[in-house]
Amino acid sequence: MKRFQDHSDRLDYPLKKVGDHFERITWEQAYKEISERANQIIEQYGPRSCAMVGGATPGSQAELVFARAMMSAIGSQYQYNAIGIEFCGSWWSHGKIFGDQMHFLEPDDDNCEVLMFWGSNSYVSGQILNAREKIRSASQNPDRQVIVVDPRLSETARISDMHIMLRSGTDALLLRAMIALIIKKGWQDQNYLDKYVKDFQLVKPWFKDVDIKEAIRVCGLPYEQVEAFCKILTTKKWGVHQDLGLFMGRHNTLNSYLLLTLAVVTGVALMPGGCIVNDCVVTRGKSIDENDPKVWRTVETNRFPIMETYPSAVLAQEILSEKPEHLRLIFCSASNPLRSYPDTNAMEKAMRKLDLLVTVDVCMTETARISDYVLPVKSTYETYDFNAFQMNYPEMTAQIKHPVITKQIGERKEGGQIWIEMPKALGKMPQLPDRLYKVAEKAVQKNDRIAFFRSLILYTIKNKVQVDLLPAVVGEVLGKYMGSPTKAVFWAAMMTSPIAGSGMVERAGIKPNGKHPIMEKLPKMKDICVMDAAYQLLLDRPEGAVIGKVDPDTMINRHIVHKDKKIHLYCDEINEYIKRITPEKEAEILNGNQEFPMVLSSGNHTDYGVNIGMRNPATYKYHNPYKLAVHPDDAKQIGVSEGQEVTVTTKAGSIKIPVEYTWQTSPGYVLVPHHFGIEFNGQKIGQSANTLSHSEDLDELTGNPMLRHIRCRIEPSKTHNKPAL
Ligand SMILES: Nc1nc2c(c(=O)[nH]1)N[C@H]1C(S)=C(S)[C@@H](COP(=O)(O)OP(=O)(O)OC[C@H]3O[C@@H](n4cnc5c(=O)[nH]c(N)nc54)[C@H](O)[C@@H]3O)O[C@H]1N2
Ligand SMILES: Nc1nc2c(c(=O)[nH]1)N[C@H]1C(S)=C(S)[C@@H](COP(=O)(O)OP(=O)(O)OC[C@H]3O[C@@H](n4cnc5c(=O)[nH]c(N)nc54)[C@H](O)[C@@H]3O)O[C@H]1N2
Ligand SMILES: [Mo]
Repeated sequence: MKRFQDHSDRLDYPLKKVGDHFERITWEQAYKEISERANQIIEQYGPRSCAMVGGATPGSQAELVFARAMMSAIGSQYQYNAIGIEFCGSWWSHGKIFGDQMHFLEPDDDNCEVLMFWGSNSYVSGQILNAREKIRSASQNPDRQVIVVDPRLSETARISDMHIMLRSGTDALLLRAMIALIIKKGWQDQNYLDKYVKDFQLVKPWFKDVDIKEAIRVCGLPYEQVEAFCKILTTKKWGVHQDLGLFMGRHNTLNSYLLLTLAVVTGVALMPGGCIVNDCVVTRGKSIDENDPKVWRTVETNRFPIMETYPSAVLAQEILSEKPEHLRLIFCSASNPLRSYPDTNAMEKAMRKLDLLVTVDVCMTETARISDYVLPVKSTYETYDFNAFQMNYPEMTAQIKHPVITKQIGERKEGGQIWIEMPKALGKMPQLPDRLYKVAEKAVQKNDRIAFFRSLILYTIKNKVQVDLLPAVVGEVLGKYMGSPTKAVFWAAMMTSPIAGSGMVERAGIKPNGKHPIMEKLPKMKDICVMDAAYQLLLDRPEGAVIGKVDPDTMINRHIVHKDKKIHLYCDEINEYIKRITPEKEAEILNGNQEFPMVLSSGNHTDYGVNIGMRNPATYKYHNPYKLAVHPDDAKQIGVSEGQEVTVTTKAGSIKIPVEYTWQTSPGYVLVPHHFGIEFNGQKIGQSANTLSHSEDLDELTGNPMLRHIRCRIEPSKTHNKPAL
């Protein structure tokens, strides 16, 4: 914690770029100047010239709620964040198949007979709760199996019962062949398909004329293993944790679509003991229909948002565009797009071209360094905070994280506070009546917010306040008396929670507090009273509490959101796309690149970094993690030995990095960690993995990048530089 919280590059005061250096300014001056320049740009070029970048870290998402409110006050739909690098294809597929992009499938970890990891190394990345304990216990249980689909003998694969070590980039082909094999053998769950699926007959032809044996051969797998795998998946209840190997792979949207189709065809989708949904207390955004004409497309690349997030990989092109409405103004928070977004060279060029870049961060990052204004935010240890990705099932837990450091350091502000003050400075916040403040004060004194809820709704209707602005209003008014906008906005999030009115909160034993006998009986108001009681429970229990319980029998009904209450497998876009995924065509593409004969994973979520959040290299004292993982056979062929520096070149750029032998990967496949390319306390540490990714190598359906499959070439460095660490 100390290495993150307290180091030489932490920010304490607002800074303004003057010439080639920063000068300390007051918050007042920062708001005044930023708002004048921002308003000028928006007036001249319209709100499409403005985007929000970031807003959330993997562990805390409170700021995003406020940042989104500010963007809707500005009138811009453009939001870019990490979701647009990872989940786009998966969430889009969920939207098409189940009718909602927000609720994605996860394994029923404790109850499934087969716990599968597809393109996921959860043993290291901890993407399921208590990952190590859960994976070990499933692996050691003689009645359960762990199966891993990964081109690498990852830490998770190492303790699995079955490792499907496919060739990198062949997931879509494998999935197509597997579903074809299952249908050919008649192993599909016909009862499930008849009961829940609208259009299985329409998608059957997708799997008809597939040369299954040849496809499996191109995937680099023995036919017998894949047949045994299909047999297991059609006779046992299985759940799958899908992650970046799939989400950032070749054909990544199709990968996700087909994996969900496999779960439907084998009858485990939305079934207890199979693939379930971890409900979330806080909405993660709005499910988007990209064909709705009100939904903006990007100006240059014509891309659409998924769950309100645009594909991050097109950001550089959207800034560099020559069109008059291109992006000119960016508010960036809790993100370091200059390193985390694809194509570092393009990002550097683009972000420097902006008319105004305002960065909110805990420390001086690469993005902050080229910003016009840098604003210091309190870290998650210094503020209230919350997470929209709780992963509990069937019991739902939630927590309002409390600050552990309460001392005011420098002039750091809570993120929520900054994103309330900014729209105020921009003149985009409505004038709030004194009465609302008075009711809020009482609500906090009495620990009961029902009267405030009523006043807020009346005020909103009377003054036609945009609903999207309400988080800012609640943060401002209720936050004033709670001492934290974030603590207050969690209440608003609970009032509008996807689980409100589902009966799940009552199932967890939470009842209204009894102080509003009439309202507690009225249909909609009753739900509000229940949610307010749940919020009170969380205030009383800083360690978090169970605030909901899933009813497994109604889960499928709740999460099939299409109007006809059926699963829809057919979709025009996939119908077009899947025909191209044949063994012949795939083999031709995979084998046919002489200039870049090897495959690179740009990024690897390791123990030695948390994306680029942990910048202080003090932790690397005994181990230098800036290494290219190479199979020894490849190293021999390239002519390099352990520790020697190589140059990795792709179509986007090149980096120099020392080699580390590993038996984990297969020949032809190398990995570079993505935690580097940073400057800390004046010291340069490694090079950015995204120098190697190109902003145009995107999944054609959703624009998600293919960071786990980049063609590359490796050569011994001519000048053997001292390793960067
Ligand atoms: N310690 C630590 N933990 C973290 C993070 C961190 O930086 N450090 N980051 C967090 C975040 S934000 C995220 S999103 C998660 C990511 O968590 P993961 O997705 O588990 O992380 P990756 O290392 O990308 O692992 C993906 C796996 O996919 C495999 N893979 C590569 N190519 C292919 C392919 O073509 N097909 C298949 N099937 N598999 C392939 C890789 O070999 C690798 O084992 O981790 C989270 N946890
Ligand atoms: N090549 C390649 N690129 C990748 C990946 C990959 O595997 N390969 N992984 C991708 C993935 S999965 C993800 S999630 C993204 C992550 O990419 P980003 O979302 O850009 O996140 P980080 O790079 O970790 O930067 C987070 C920033 O937030 C700051 N910060 C920490 N706490 C707070 C806070 O409370 N408030 C504010 N305002 N700032 C704070 C940190 O100092 C840091 O600068 O990277 C992606 N980029
Ligand atoms: Mo991530």
